[in-house]
Amino acid sequence: MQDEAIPAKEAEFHSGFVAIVGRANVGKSTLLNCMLGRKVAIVSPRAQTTRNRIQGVKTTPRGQIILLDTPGVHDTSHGSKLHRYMARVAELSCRDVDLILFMVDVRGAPHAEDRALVRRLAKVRSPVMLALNKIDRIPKPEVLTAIDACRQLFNFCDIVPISALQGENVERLEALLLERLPVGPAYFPAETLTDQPERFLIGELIREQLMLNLHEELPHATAVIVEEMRDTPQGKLHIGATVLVEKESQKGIVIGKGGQMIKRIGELARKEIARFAGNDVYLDLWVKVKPNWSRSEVALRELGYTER
Ligand SMILES: Nc1nc2c(ncn2[C@@H]2O[C@H](COP(=O)(O)OP(=O)(O)OP(=O)(O)O)[C@@H](O)[C@H]2O)c(=O)[nH]1
Ligand SMILES: [Mg+2]
Repeated sequence: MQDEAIPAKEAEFHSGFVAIVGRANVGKSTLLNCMLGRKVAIVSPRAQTTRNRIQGVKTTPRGQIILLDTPGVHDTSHGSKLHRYMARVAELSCRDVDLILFMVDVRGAPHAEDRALVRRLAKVRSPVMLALNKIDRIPKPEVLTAIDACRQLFNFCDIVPISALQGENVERLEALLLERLPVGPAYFPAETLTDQPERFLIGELIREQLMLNLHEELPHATAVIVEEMRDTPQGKLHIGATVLVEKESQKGIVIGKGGQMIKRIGELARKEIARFAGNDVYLDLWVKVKPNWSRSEVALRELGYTER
């Protein structure tokens, strides 16, 4: 008699929402891009690069992780309305998620601001996993010291050292996230990568170049509106966009001597957009002064900095 083949029990599908939170510049957006294998969030060495909640969807045969990248948490006591909006986005993103992925920079962790943030996390009901990022920057023994120091802070469900930039240990992090998420359905089709419209992503790629090429506080006074997007008869993508600044003097700096700065920003952004769109791009950039836009409720709403 022949044995009947017993089908292996299919592994259960896990799914859910994970908010990535932490102070500015620790590498939250870098991790989102690394996990998705595609750039959906802009990255810069400056604090407070991300301004909106950006959703990325990672689907594997084992499950689906919906990752929410959030603005870095910062002190809002002196901030503009934009800053307060950013802080609120981070706070709201922690509600109603299945898991929080708290991220710190491993160097000197925990930082005083990490401690302050952890105290706020004590109120949330979902489990909190800790990612210690940038392990490529310090020797292993120091990573172990940081793990020990962070363990005293909070009852994290897991502590995972990673390098989001180099992808080190990110697969392990992904496996742990899936393990911690409940058994559930796929909320999005497998091919979904992000909820951000193309127009928003293109505006962000221009803003990324503003963050990378302008100095001091100036990037924080800029915003980008993509006004026009159309295919040309030559098969190019034609984009018309305006860079908003708050003062006439800032406009001069963004344009630069003989228009050099805006030309450089436009050229770099054009290449990034072409890579993203898989198409040749013609980019028409303008600079416009809108006094105190970052302090105006109406302007913020127009720019899409509104709670959803
Ligand atoms: N060496 C190293 N650098 C990293 C790593 N992850 C991120 N970075 C760098 O850290 C800087 C900040 O990265 P972001 O991903 O923009 O940080 P963020 O937490 O999203 O920052 P905000 O949006 O401002 O809150 C960038 O220059 C990244 O290239 C890492 O694992 N190793
Ligand atoms: Mg970011």
